Amino acid sequence: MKTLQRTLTIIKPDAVRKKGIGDIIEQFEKQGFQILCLKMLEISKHQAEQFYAVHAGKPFYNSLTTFMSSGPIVALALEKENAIADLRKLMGATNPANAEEGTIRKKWATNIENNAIHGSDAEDTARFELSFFFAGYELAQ
Ligand code: IDP
Ligand code: MG
Repeated sequence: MKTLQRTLTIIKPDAVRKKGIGDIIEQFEKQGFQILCLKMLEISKHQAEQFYAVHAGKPFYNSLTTFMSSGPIVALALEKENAIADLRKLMGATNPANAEEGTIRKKWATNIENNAIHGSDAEDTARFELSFFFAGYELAQ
């Protein structure tokens, strides 16, 4: 039996500014991800700090959370088999200088911080991140 998995992705403010939304969402669909729910919104610095709490104390925490609250983002709940690992592969390396051809970061990222896209990295973080942006009723399907 196929086991479907869910993951949370964010099109970051840099990619929204570059008009990458359409292309990036097309890649999700072409790669077999089902879009369960999506929303475009802006988050405050405080909300970005809560979302990235796991990185509190890192040298880039302050600028990362300023960046993530610098303009509109698009949050999507995606579903497919092996969604978490497959999305990470489609995203490419955190630093676009190391991202492979064909990845979203290779095409859209500017640098290691302004790197176009977020994706959950494990089942527990996916659960937290999905519930950060979406209510239970929005994902009930
Ligand atoms: P990931 O997004 O590939 O999972 P993480 O290590 O979880 O990478 O870092 C979260 C985000 O923090 C990155 O996507 C990037 O925007 C930013 N970031 C990570 N490392 C650095 C760095 O060394 N300098 C500046 N920003 C960074
Ligand atoms: Mg991460």
